[in-house]
Amino acid sequence: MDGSAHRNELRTTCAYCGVGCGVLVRPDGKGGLSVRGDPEHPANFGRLCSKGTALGDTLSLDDRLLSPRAFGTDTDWDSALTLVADRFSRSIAEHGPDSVAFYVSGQLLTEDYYVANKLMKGFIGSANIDTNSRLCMASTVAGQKRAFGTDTVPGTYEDLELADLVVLVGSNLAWCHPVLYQRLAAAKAARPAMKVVVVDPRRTATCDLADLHLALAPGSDVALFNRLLSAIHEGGALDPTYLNHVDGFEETLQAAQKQRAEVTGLSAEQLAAFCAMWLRTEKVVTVFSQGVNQSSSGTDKVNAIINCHLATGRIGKPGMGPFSVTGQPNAMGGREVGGLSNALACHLDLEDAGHRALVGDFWKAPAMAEGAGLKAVDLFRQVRAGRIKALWIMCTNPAVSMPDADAVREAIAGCDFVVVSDVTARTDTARLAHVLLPATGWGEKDGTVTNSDRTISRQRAVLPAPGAARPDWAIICDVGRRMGWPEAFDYATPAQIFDEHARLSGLAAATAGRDFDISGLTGLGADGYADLAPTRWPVTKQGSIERFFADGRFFTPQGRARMFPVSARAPVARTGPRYPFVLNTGRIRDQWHTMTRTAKAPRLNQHLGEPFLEIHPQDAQALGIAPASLVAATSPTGRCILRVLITDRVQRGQVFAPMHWTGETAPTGRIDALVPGVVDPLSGQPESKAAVVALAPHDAAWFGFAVSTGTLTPDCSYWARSRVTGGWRAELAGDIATQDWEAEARRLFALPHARCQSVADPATGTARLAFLDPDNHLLAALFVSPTPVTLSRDFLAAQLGQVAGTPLSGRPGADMPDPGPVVCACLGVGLNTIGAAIASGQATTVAQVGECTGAGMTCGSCRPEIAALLAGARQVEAAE
Ligand SMILES: Nc1nc2c(c(=O)[nH]1)N[C@H]1C(S)=C(S)[C@@H](COP(=O)(O)OP(=O)(O)OC[C@H]3O[C@@H](n4cnc5c(=O)[nH]c(N)nc54)[C@H](O)[C@@H]3O)O[C@H]1N2
Ligand SMILES: Nc1nc2c(c(=O)[nH]1)N[C@H]1C(S)=C(S)[C@@H](COP(=O)(O)OP(=O)(O)OC[C@H]3O[C@@H](n4cnc5c(=O)[nH]c(N)nc54)[C@H](O)[C@@H]3O)O[C@H]1N2
Ligand code: SF4
Ligand SMILES: [Mo]
Repeated sequence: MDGSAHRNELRTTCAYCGVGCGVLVRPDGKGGLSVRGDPEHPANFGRLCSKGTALGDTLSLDDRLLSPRAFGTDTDWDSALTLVADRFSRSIAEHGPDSVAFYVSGQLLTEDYYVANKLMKGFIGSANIDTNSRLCMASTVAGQKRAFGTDTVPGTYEDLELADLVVLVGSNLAWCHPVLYQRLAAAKAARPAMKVVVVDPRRTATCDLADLHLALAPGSDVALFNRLLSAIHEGGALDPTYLNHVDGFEETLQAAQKQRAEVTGLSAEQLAAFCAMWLRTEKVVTVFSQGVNQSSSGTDKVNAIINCHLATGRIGKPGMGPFSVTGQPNAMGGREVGGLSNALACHLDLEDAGHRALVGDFWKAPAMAEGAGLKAVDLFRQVRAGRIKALWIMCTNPAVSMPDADAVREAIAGCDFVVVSDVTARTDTARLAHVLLPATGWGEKDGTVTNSDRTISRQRAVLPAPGAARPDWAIICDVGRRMGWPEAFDYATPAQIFDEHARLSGLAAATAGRDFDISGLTGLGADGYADLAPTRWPVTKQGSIERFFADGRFFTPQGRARMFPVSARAPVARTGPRYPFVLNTGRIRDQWHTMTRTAKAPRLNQHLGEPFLEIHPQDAQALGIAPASLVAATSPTGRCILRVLITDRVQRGQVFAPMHWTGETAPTGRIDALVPGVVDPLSGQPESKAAVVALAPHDAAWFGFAVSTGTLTPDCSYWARSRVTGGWRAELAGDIATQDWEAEARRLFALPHARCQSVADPATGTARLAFLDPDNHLLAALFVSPTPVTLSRDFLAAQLGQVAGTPLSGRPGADMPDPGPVVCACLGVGLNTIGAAIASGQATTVAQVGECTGAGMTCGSCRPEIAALLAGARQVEAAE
């Protein structure tokens, strides 16, 4: 692969996950960008996943917020900013600084994030600024601070490749950190002796790489790692020299020995196999993510994992250590600038008076916050109680992503004054704002992000700001200046903000002994900042270090690490006769959170196009739930209707649903309506993975499937819509079947006059309608049936805008093979195409399927699925 950037190509960093891949982009001359992986970036060395590959398809301006808006009307920046500054100042004057709040995001750039925190914690004088990282990384932050004294990720990505055993705990790496997964898969292929263990109640795509999958009981990770610690002790695997640097060993071991491992639900053989692998392998990396963090015992889970690494001295050395993989592109940057309501910039603590004084002096702050502010769940409770009178939400969609989302939506709707900064007005949260501020998005804004292994990379602007959109840092500084602090917020460029942050980090490291030190990056100037290459912190004028803690030096007051006695606690919400199922939630491969960007790329909507609920076959049978039907899920906080996906990937009594759907895309699929606002007592992180629900078939009177070149406006009890090439598609279901489907379809498609072809059979309740333009091009089609509609959806969608052949047949003619549902999103290769290659005998391995069809050759994140198809085919063969 060509390592250098071509002419006109600019280096930047992917907008999505915490792997932080480098990308090379070039304007395609049509308002978009062509994108490829940066071969020189140390996170990805040229690789990209399906989401990164599709970045160029998400940049259209059709749904962008292009002008500030106040109370429903477009306005100019000066009026909007003055309004925001006045309302915040007035609330502070009348009700005190704690009557206002910011709720921000790990998707802000470091420079945006730094000034937002400076404004709230140093100038407004409150710490009521929290971030969606509370829902994401807070347990890791709390656990690492307990153990190390600072929130430090000791290792690097290379450690996953150097390890002989990689344990993935509560991480679906294949779908959520696909490029890191590919690096791991490549390392394992090159060195088959390497072992991978997946600890996850669900059998995920990541398990395809696993030598051992431990499907433990939800929430029981502490018990598993306590068992491991006991085994480490019994098996003589302790590192007594390293333990000289560690406090708390005895108590921690005693607590571990008291732990009953049965609560994991794992067999004695499974536990023994896991412990034996760990004990006999020195080079172990334990990767963990939301299955650990998003738990009412999240912090204890983090410490239970770290305890085992400290006890064996397997930390901070090549191929060894606990490794928290971060979710958002700047989750780490947010932690560095003190984005959480109990933190301060440069890994300083808001609760430490010395740290407050240090930052206060540096900022020349008139009103340093005096202690920790509200954490996200409490913050929105205070909004609901009317105690927060002015709220500014930036770069996050809490009306969807917060637990107890219906209550959060109500809270925002009831707040006196709500400002939302976003790239689009079409979000559940933006719809509730009094003032909307248009932000520049990825590809348009300049700044830095830090990925999971502490590498700081530049995001660079390639495209002009659309309409009146402005960068978040500039918007925040303008409000700060208008609130009366012109000097403190007098930055002309993000480079100046970065420089201030770098200087403060040097001070924090030198005077308060903090880990985060980027003083080596001070004084870069505009050019040095523009050219900044990916750099791992810490970086001082003396240089950099790769890993932390191999030397046994920690950032606690005593300079020693701390092991913490922990014992397993079950999730807070308990199943019972009323709510018999545990609801696990998470992500799918091709969508990013609330889908405001990924859903713009048709190829990313093809893999899984609607909200679904994974349920075990025996549970489905017991409840009378048929494949592809709809199910109603009810919890103490809300109700959802979801498509049923019957699979033994989930265990009996457990169900799984993705978090991505919203009021914009599937109003009954807002899964956080079901999740209670229960949090870890230390970190304040919500327990997003263990709600309880009751399930029942949702008996719709009719089911429908529609495609349209224009937007669809469904009005029925269940719908989910997504973009396809050339238009939209929607799944529909309703409680009352109409007698006049043509009238209903005309309303749905906003096509009052287009020519309609239809076949209807009132006796069976089926109807098929196609709408055509004068030249016979297909404008829209609706298929209705009393049972879930079966037809080739991709075929019908592909007919949009084409001269209509036989759209009402719902499947292709003999001359046009149906590629089937898309498996490989990068190249659009369908299930049937792959199936045909396998059936022909030409493809017996994943690599051969790639050679025959192209599937799996670009980003590789569909390879586990291809492997499953091959395995399925082999099983069938064996049975024959
Ligand atoms: N495609 C895609 N990738 C993403 C994102 C996205 O939206 N889409 N978002 C990014 C962000 S912000 C984040 S935070 C990361 C999240 O990345 P991950 O944490 O890998 O993703 P999740 O699907 O939330 O959850 C991981 C797994 O935890 C398991 N789990 C549930 N309960 C338990 C338990 O009690 N113990 C254990 N051990 N496991 C459990 C779930 O079954 C699930 O498979 O992904 C990032 N990457
Ligand atoms: N049930 C359940 N709930 C969860 C989770 C789960 O696993 N299960 N995971 C949690 C986790 S880990 C996370 S990280 C959250 C994520 O949840 P959110 O942060 O709410 O989700 P996003 O869709 O990423 O929201 C980002 C918003 O910022 C906008 N935006 C994009 N770029 C910019 C920009 O440059 N500037 C501005 N101002 N706006 C921009 C986008 O359009 C979008 O509206 O969800 C959490 N909620
Ligand atoms: S793994 Fe994919 S989503 Fe994550 S940074 Fe890399 S290209 Fe972007
Ligand atoms: Mo996250």
